[in-house]
Amino acid sequence: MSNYHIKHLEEYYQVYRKSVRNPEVFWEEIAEEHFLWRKKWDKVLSWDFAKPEIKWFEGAKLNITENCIDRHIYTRGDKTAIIFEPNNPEEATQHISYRELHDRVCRFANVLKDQGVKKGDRVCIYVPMIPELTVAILACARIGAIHSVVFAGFSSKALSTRINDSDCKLVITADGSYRGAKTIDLKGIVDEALESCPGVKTVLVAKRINSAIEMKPNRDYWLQPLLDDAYHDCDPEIMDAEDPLFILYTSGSTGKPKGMVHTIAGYMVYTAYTFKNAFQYREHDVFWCTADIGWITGHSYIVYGPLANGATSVMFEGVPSYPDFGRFWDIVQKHKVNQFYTAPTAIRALAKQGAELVEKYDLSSLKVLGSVGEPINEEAWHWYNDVVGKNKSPIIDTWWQTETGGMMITPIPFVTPTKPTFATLPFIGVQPALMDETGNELKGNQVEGRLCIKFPWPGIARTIWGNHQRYKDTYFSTFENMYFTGDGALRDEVGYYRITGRVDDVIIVSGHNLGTAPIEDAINEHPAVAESAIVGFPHEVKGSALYGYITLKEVGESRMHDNLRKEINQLISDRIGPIAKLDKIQFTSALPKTRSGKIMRRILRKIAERDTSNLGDISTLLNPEVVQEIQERAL
Ligand code: 6R9
Repeated sequence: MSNYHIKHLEEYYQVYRKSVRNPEVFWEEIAEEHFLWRKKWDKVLSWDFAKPEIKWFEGAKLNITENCIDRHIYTRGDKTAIIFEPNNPEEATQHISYRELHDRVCRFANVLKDQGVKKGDRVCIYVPMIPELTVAILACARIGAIHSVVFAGFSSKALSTRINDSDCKLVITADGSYRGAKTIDLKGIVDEALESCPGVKTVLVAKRINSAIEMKPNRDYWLQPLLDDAYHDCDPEIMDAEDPLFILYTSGSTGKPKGMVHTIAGYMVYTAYTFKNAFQYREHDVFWCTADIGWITGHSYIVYGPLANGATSVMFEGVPSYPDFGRFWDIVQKHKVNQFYTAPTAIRALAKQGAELVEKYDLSSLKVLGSVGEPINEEAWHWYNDVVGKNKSPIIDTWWQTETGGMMITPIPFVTPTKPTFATLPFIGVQPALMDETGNELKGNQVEGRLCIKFPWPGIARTIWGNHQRYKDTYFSTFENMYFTGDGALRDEVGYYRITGRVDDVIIVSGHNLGTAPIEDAINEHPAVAESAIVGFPHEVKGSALYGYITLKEVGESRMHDNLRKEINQLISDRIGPIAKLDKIQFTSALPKTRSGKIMRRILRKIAERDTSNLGDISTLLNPEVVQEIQERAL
């Protein structure tokens, strides 16, 4: 029996048991049978969470693009690998076959080589959702360069921080991008960022919006002419299993983003295997993940997971609201999408528009509906299930993280009975644990605690770029011999997991992880601001929105406050991006603090959530009187 494609619940339990009793044997079988290796491994797994050090398939040699492209050419050369759906529905869709993808990736790889990019070099990719983005990623992988994709909605400051952190020498971008009816001047943002990135020698620019941009001589080059001149074949660089594949930044609880490092073989095996099972993907299916490739969801389930399975993956450039809120359903109908993967924030925004916009379209191709990025609330779950899925397409609520590489807790559709707001059962090979605050594991069912993972899986990130100590401190120091996720969860009476949200200072707004620290840093740059604290509060569409408590250096007149609010949000927009703007700003005379000077976010969170019945013991605060004031003037 092949364990590659699970088809019923009994089989899930069997395979699950096998995968946790003997993980090495289990993953070795998957790796042997379903991938192309230039040399097999010497050892399947070695690990030590105390160091921490994790290695999968050590000694193996491979190139991930041979697995994602070359090997399919013989059996699926003319099959569509990528369906590119442009922002403007009037513009023609592109169908890129595996054969064409091979050609384009090889040409791009040769362009990178000509620019002096070598194995191990870091390349920053700041490109909107156009085919060049996928091609650029795979071209890096082809030659063994480490890609660092930065979401093309981030500001110049956020971009330069990431470029410098991983010391990228080359940046790939576009003249601009389309976002609904708007265009964004990407090249302008790159130019501004590069003023503080002395290490960048070359910028390759894809043409998308035909805007008049400045090209800096000897640094900036239009991509297309170089691609046209490049040779259409490029031998893959033969890589070690544990060589880094990419860096992807995620927010943390300090101002500095964490560059999570994923390595080649384990990430490939894990994303491919989870993709196949969690979506029950079959050969002629069309799969669509609506995420941006700038996030891990896009890396794993637009690019690597689907392509490793020879799948057809839709890549959508636009937004759900353009030209109207029926766009997603229009695309599902047009390309007969079978598996659809999106975020609760999008579901809530679409649900708000009513059912008519969905009912206009033929969605009968849909077989599986996925959700990812944040907890899906009950109302959104039912709307997704009833209105979109017509009660026939199971919803898979998939819990995972940038750090985990692929899905960790998720139903397998048609296999695991679903339950609203529950991510249900651990995926094959995943060993979750719930811990109490004193470090004891909570055994049995009907318990709630902090979500940890006890044993490595192939997709786990191996380190934080340039800061292994921080990797250890963040994930392996809270509980001994455990990977700590930062999330809370409960396990119900049948062993199903429900994620209850972050227990640290990361707030998830519209599915994007935002650390509070960098936002506070930006606010505090305003000359009038003394101090600030950001918390999340429930928001109908975004899931969570941001509430800022700000103390000013001088008590201003209240008519000044509106201007200040605008200036502060502008500052956040410039430093981080519009996604991090505050929905509510309350000016206060002080922030509640512990005696050691730590801001008591717990109290501020409760006030923002309008849940002040139980604020806990505030008598230990340095300034308990301020709590009263904040409560009275809460927004
Ligand atoms: C894939 C991704 C990770 C954090 C994670 C958790 C939240 C993601 C979720 C979910 C509840 C789900 N999260 N999926 N919470 N249910 N199905 O989103 O990665 O951007 O790193 O975010 O997102 O809090 O810890 P990333």
